Amino acid sequence: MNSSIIETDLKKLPRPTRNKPKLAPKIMHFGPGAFFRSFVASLIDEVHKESVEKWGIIAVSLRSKTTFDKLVMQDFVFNSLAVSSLSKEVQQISSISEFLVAQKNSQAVLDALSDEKIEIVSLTITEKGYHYNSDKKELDFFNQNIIDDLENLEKPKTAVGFIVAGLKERYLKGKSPFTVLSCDNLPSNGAVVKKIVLDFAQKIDPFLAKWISEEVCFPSSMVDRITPATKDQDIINFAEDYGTFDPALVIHEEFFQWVIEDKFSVGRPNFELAGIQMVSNVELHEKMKLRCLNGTHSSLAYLGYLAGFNTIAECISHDIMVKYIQYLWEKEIIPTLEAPEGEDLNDYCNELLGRYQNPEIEHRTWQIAMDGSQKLPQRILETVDDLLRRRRSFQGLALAIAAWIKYATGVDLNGATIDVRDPLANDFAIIAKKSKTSEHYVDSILDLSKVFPENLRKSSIFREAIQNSHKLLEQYGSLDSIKKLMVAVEK
Ligand code: CS2
Repeated sequence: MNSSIIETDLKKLPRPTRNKPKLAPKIMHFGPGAFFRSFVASLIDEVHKESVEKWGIIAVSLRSKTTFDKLVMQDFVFNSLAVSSLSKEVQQISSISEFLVAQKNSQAVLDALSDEKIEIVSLTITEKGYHYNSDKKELDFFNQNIIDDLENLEKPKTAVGFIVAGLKERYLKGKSPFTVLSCDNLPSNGAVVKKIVLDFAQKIDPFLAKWISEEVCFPSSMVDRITPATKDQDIINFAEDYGTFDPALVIHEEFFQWVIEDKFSVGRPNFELAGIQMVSNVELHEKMKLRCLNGTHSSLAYLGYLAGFNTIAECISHDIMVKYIQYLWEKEIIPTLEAPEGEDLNDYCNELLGRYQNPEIEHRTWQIAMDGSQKLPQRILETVDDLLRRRRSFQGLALAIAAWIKYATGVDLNGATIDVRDPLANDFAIIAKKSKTSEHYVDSILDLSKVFPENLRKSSIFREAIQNSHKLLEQYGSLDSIKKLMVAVEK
């Protein structure tokens, strides 16, 4: 279905309209994509149902106008649809009060950031949006946008540039700071964003950096709600079912989990009213979610893509794939984890399997496969590192890593082109071109310090395991490699 059909037929239908007064903004959110809308905006809306105090949101897109164009025609109100095989529940979300496209109007973003009325700056900018060099554990000072922002903080391009510019104004004018709340799938996301903000501020003014480190809170948070990119067909179906044309519609599972470290610079919404968990330490929750969910998601994405499967639900309809991820959970992932309070890791993974099986969620393997170089370290490689240190087997995850390495060549097992979206896509292409054999290629990829931690790069056991898995994949293809692996581990 193409967008011209949407334009001609559905445009005649009414768009969502605001039926509650617009709220005074107290949150500024960077990264207004589908996940922000199905999660942050939607859960803040839930809080509002129960609370007199309201937290309006200014949504900020750094560059793209796409989401703005969809929302501006409907006063920033949109629908979120929770789907399962049993039910569909629609919620109209009106927590977004304003929307700014920073590239077009950076001054408006800076003005709002320097206004004390904004008490929280939240982020869903994806892993790469942090410009965090995980090898050196600092801000990536070689990134051109960071270089530009450090030279010209009057007109920032990056989230970290805007945050520091906003905090600088507050510091200079003696105003109270805002809290910076990361909602991205990174371990210790609060500590990561604090580090990049301090690295940036230090270059500008060490006194500012000192003030930030003393006054500004950077709570970590674990976020979870499966939200695939909305398709044109979803918008058409929604229009037919509900009589509304909503191009900003988001579709997601009913399940959500948001665990936030309770550490805020000024005020915060009464998050508990929406079932959000406020805790003193979120680390175990983050690890559990990143390794159990995102780790198997990425494994299914690469192996599934190479097997010719379009979606996670399609992967999971094959018994061998189910067996494989159950094996990953039981033998390779759960043994590296400590259960957070109130969680049972086996129950957590069983529930996850049910979530993957949701037939109404069409989550493309290609979408999850994006930005693998940024995702693999915390989803899979840290687990493997733990297993290696404990001299435990990691053959299951080795196969997933090998599948990513194959995927990164940009050519699948049948010789067809893969549209690889990754900040390191160019590096992969250069390495693939230079390598005389598959073995050389794998070896050079394993040398990438931006992806693989030193302990893995230097381990001959690790290198050999990945080389063997890669050979298996090239010889037998994805599904048969999984079958062989399962036979081997069951012996
Ligand atoms: C997915 C996540 O796209 C991906 O990489 O693994 O977006 C996943 O759906 C969410 O983290 C679930 O909370």
